[in-house]
Order: sequence, then structure tokens, then C-alpha cells
Amino acid sequence: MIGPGAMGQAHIERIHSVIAGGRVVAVSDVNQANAQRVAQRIGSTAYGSAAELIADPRVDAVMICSHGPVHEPDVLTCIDAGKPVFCEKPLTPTADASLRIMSAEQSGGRQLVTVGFMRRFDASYRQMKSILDSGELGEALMVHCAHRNPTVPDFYTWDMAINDTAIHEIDTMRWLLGEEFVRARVDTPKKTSLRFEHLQDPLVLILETESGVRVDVEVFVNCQYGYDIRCELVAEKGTVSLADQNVLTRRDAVGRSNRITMNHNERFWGAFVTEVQEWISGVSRGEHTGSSAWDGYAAACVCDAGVKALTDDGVLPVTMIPRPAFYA
Ligand code: ISE
Repeated sequence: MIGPGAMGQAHIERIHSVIAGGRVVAVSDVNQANAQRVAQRIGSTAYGSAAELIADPRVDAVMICSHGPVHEPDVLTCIDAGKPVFCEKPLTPTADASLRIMSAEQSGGRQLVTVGFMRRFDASYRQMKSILDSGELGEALMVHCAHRNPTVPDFYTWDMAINDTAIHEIDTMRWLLGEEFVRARVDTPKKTSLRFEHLQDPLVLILETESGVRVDVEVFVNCQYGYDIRCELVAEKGTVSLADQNVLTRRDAVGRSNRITMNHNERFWGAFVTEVQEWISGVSRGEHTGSSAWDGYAAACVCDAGVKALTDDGVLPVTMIPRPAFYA
């Protein structure tokens, strides 16, 4: 594992407790003290560089959990070494960098890159997709999404509302609807006073697919009360909504309530477990699983338009190359 920060350590915990077939044998981090600490705790090797880690013959596959802007060189080194790589989202912060990864992967002739878009593995989103795919409700027309975080850290920059937060809905909706987005715009409602000055919070990202399905995503990252993910798919003959996040409902003298989760690890624990389990099982069978480098690229293209729409008025086109046959 490269970059075992909070996300990486949560993956390590899952791999070493509930997931079968994998073990973290080596870690590396730009923060070497962190690499040493994590390695000591889990009894693995700490490397001074990602390149040394990737070259270790005991390493069958690599997880990259560092920050988006530093993913590209490590993903390229994994491709060069012919090792499957699971890279946390975003694959790269710009579409150009993802294009370079796709071209290296295609030259190698084998899909090695999986992007960590975990919502595709969430049981409720999967049910929503199978209902839509069954055709019983007719065609999808609109999807209303909300992505709320209680707060965000001070390093969260204004563009991250799109390329770090809404990117989850961008990927999940591409997968759910099975089409690409072609247009984006952003609405900027009244700002909450409980935000860092540099943020537009909340905002609404409005996207349109090739066939005209309209997806709106409320991003509200200082909502204070919880990690709240909502999604309602509106089709021709009915709607499908994610239920409240916990199956347990409490009733007492005050009324009826569901406990609210406070972060993504809690809310999507099951999705993360399935995602990493499927990846590890796929690696041992020599098969690619999960989102591809193409999905990372396509999400980056939509993010580019969304980030631009934060500063430019009006509807902006999403531009992307045609999907290469390699990623069909
Ligand atoms: C964070 O990086 C995530 O991936 C979370 O799921 C998201 O809710 C949060 O806004 C992001 O910053």
C-alpha cells in the first residue's frame, strides 16, 4: 500500500479482519514516519519510495491511497511492472493525466487499473440499478441526489466540492444510467455561515446525459448533522430511492428515529468491503474488476466541466474522447 493515511488504514483494517485472500506486506509514504508506524503495527516492510515497494517480488498487487495529485507516476510504475493497481479516487485530478494512464495501459495490452469508486458496490445502489435495468419502470428521466458531509477539513479547496465530493455521484450515475454526461452547470444557493470563507457551500451540480436524463447533485459539506447520502431515481412508471441509511428504526416517547452516520467509512463500510474483496479475488484469478481507467478518465472530464462551471456562468459542454474498444 502506497500512502496509508486514514483511507488506506481503513482498507488495511478491512483486509486484515473481514476480507479473504490478501495481506498488506509492504507500505510506503512520503511521510516516512507514518510508513514506519503503520508497518510496525501490522508487521510489514516500510519502504522509502513507492518504486521500491512496487518492485518487491512479494507484492502481487498495489493499492494507492495517497492524494489524487500524486497518483499518476505510481500508477504508471505499476503498469510498467505489470502489477494490478487499485487507485483511490480521483484517479488523477485532470483528464489529461488519466489519458496518459489509459495510453500506458493500452500499450501493455492488459487492464490493470481499478479506481476506488465504492458506491458501485453498495447493496442499495446495486438494487436500484437492477430495478432500472429490469425495465419494469421504463426509462430513467431524472435523478435527484444529495451528498452531505457534517464538515470538511481546512485543506478542502473550493474545487473539491466537485472533484472530491460530487465525483462519487458522477461515477455512480454514469454506472447506473449506462451513459456519459454531455453538459454541466452549477447553481449557487445562499451560502451557509458555517463554512470556510473560500467555499461555495452548498451548491447544486446539474448534469445532463447523452439521452437527456437530468441529474442534480446537492453538495453540502458543512451540514453539521451527519454524513447523509440521498438518491431518488425518477423513471417513466415509478421512482426508486435509497432508504434511510440504517435498517434499524428506533421508536420511543420522542418518536421514530434512525441513527445518522457521520463519515463515509461508517456509511459505506459494506460497499468498501465488497469493493476490496472483489478486487482481491479478481487479482488472484487474473481478472480485472471494478471501475476502469476509462471510468477514472470520464469522471475527470465531467469534473473539469463542473469545476469550470463553478466560475463560469451557463451550461458547459463535457468533452471526452470516444471510448476506446480496449475499455468496451
Ligand atoms: C471524501 O474524499 C470522500 O470520498 C467522501 O466520500 C466524501 O463524502 C467527501 O466529501 C470527500 O471529501
